[in-house]
Amino acid sequence: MTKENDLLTVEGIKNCLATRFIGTDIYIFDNIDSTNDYAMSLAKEGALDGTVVLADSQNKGKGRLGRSWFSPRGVNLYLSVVLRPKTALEHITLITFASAIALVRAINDIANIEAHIKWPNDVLINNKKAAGILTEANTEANKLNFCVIGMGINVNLNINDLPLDLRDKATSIMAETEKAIDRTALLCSLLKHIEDMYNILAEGDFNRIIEEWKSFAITLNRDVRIQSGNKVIEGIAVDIDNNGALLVTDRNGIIQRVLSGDVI
Ligand code: BT5
Repeated sequence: MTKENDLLTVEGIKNCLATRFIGTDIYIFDNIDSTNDYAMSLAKEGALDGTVVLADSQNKGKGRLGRSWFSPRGVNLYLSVVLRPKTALEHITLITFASAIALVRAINDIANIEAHIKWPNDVLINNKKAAGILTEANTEANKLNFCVIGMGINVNLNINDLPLDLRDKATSIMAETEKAIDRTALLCSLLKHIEDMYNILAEGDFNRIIEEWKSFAITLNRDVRIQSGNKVIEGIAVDIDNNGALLVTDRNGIIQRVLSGDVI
């Protein structure tokens, strides 16, 4: 595979896509500020459940809490999927979990390498961050209208092209497998797995999502330090609850429930 035949096109994606509704509508940009921002605005205008927005590069790719996502051209995947789940708002973290599971499965299928999940939203290969997930929700009166799952995946990125501050903590699928990966094949596999997981969520089988997430997680049964807002929680991550909150036994033996934050 060469760079020239690794172009992302609607036709190429539709040829390999085996989904029922995810990817019925696909938008591809050569360059955009943020696929998540675009998908959020499409969703506000009524975009279909499963609409996919992709870009070959982003100017303002974003992470959580205003952080930025390094998004160079032509080598990675930057995508956002509009979902309209009928799930209660309190299950929003499970949508991120389901997406992370889908990504781990797709990496395994296409690159034949194991990936793991670091709570709440990082996908790691060999302990380095290969992908991040940003779920944004639109709510009304405590009800979930729609959400957008944004994924940034380092696919064929050369490690030497990473900014210096990311070099020791980030990686790409190609760097770990020493093989260039067909981005379209990875994307098609990912979208199929997202649809499968989404159906499990729609059936209300939360337990299945939690159990599979745990089987890929590297955060459990470890000493952790978590920055959650302006609080730091230290202890042992013992479990996650049914809504995806991390349960941490602190030094006093008290179980702290952490719904969002960063393991530092
Ligand atoms: C995330 O945030 O990990 C979620 C990233 C989601 C990016 C996608 S790209 C498509 C879609 N459109 C968007 O605008 N966003 C989504 P967080 O957990 O806050 O992690 C952000 C941190 O990851 C940064 O502060 C860096 O330390 C690190 N980082 C930035 N770019 C990276 C990259 N390409 N690979 C690995 N780590 C990176």
